[in-house]
Amino acid sequence: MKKTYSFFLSVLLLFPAAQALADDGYRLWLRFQPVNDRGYLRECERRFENVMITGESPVIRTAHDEFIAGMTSMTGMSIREVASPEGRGTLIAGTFSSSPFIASLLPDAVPGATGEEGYIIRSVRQGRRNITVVASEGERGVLYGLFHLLRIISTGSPLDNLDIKEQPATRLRLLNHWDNLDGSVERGYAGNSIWNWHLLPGYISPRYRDYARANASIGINGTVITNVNANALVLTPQYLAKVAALADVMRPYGIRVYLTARFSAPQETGSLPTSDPLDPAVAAWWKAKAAEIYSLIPDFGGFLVKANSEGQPGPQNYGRSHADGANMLADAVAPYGGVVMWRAFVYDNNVPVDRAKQAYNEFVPLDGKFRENVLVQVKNGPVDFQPREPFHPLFGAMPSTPLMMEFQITQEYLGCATHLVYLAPLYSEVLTSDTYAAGPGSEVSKVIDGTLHGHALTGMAGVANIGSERNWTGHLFGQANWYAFGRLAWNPRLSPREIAMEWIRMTMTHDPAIAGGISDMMLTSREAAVNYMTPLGLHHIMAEGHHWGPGPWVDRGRPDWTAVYYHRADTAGIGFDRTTAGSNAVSQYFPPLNGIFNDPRTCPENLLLWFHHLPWYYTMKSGRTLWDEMCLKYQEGVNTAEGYRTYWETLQGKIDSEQYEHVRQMLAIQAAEARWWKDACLLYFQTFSRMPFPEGVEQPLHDLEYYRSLKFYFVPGI
Ligand code: GCW
Repeated sequence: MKKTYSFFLSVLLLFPAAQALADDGYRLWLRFQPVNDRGYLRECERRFENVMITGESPVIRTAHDEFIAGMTSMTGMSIREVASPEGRGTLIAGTFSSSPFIASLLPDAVPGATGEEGYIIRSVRQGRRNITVVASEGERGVLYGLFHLLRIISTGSPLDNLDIKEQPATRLRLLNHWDNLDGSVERGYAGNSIWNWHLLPGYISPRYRDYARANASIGINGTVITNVNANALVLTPQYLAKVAALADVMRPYGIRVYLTARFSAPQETGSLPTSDPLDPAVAAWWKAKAAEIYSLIPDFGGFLVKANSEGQPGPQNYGRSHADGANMLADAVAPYGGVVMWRAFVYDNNVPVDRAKQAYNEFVPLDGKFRENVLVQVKNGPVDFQPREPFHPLFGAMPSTPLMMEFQITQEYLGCATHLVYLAPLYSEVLTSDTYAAGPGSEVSKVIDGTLHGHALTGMAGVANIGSERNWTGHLFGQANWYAFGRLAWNPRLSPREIAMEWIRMTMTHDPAIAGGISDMMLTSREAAVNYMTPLGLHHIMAEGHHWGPGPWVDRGRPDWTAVYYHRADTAGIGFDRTTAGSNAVSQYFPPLNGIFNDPRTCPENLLLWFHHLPWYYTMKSGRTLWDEMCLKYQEGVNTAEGYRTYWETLQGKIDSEQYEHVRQMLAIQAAEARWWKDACLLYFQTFSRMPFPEGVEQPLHDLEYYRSLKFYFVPGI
């Protein structure tokens, strides 16, 4: 092992200016740049010149190797492996059971103190010796603890008197890949799928391991590697061998692999005449399939299912309920400890009066009817990953069922991977929303972490934005969304600013002024996107099919896939009336929220047109008319995007040149597209409002016909 580190050292010595080399983004937030601050470096040397990591298992081995590699890269020191504390300082890590010595260093740690995944990091003084101990009841806890320590160092945070105790809020912290077996990625904007199905299982790309490292470093412990619009082929022996090879790479990083289950698989690949979940032959087929999977992948996580939605088959095809379908699959994986994540994102074959009400209507009556190993996976809002939606009314409304959060990391409705939109504020806004399900203080995060209704099975999923592009996410700042998702799944109460600062310091710079400037940009970016796309509660007015760019005029096809269905603009006004006088979607929320949303005077203005159809001259809190306010919001969004461009140009020469240039070009595209959104939407809505643009709103660059005539071919992601 020593050899590897001295190689590292000589690389550092040969290229002392390694920092100035262009950064292509591949290393994500695990760059582990050399520590520049001499005092801090000495501090690291004093504490970590010796390491003692106890235990022998693939996960502990990973934890050991990651820590040594990260530390060596940051400090350049040659770290000594010791069997007991030595010299000035020693890092000691392991599970409590692996070493009585570790247990003796933390006498206050009672059984259950950390759980399998939590950990304690503590500075302990023994005479003149500095000991830093990282301990857990489980080996994954040790891995996460050591990654935490690396994060402390790579963000340059204080190292003395550490006393940290962490435990994840949710049990399943998963990425959902909408990756297809042909290598394409539904709603993916960062190249092709990272899974090379053709070459698997023979060829194991180094990327798989780097993917696992990145995820483990932020506490992600599972990955659903296939699209929810599922292909039954992945359940055939040929593909299961490939899945098993991926699971082998993930396992040492504490990551389990899950698959999407196509409900009609028994017919498609098993030649049964039906896939009726109540047919004993169908249940037997799934049981045998589960046995086959677990024989290849003993720690297989389970199934994620999209059923009876957007053309996917499901139990309703046989007159059965979602619970019948989920329970049949749950019984198949239960003997092995597997779970079923059943999605609540359902589209009926009949167009509903209000699309936003459907999941609630279908699922609330099923509360309490699911097996113990079923979670219902609910998107953050009732429509579909819009720039802003109210939280999904199912949260809090199914007390007897574990509800899992589904966020979208990939930017389907947020400018694809060309816009800088930092999503932690969106995630956090939803997680901290009060559902009032059990009175005030019933935040969505408490539904998700199981504390509100007493569930131990809990989880959060993020639809991945990862692809084959060198920098993984297309836009460099897309990495921050992957990072933020992991951090919030671990701890939903972290602040978006805190997460942004960590990411910036690990990815770009420690300079406080620059880090502050970049984080300001990140923190305002979600609201900016809302403003230039869908202000004041507007939603789903993106272009048809690919959802890239504005399409408020889209009126063809299935009504609840059109824009006009959602904005309902006419000469009288604009917005979707979901009040008690309209679709009554407000009634799906608990009091007092139902009342608050129902009245335009109390409804938050950022959701006004989600719940109300209001006249163009309606008076807003600012005293302006609705029309003027909307125009100014669009303009504000454009101005903010322009401001990012100007700010970024001040960073030339101050951050890595490749990062700088990549983001500079992306921000220029974003500013132009923000203007396109504003111009197209305002010209279109003006045909109804028939009112002029207020002062301060720039004239559109083209006329409405121009924007309507724009057609784009081969937009990625479909
Ligand atoms: O938002 C829609 C997307 C579909 C996606 C679906 C879903 C995977 O446009 O591409 O399908 O949501 O979440 O199932």
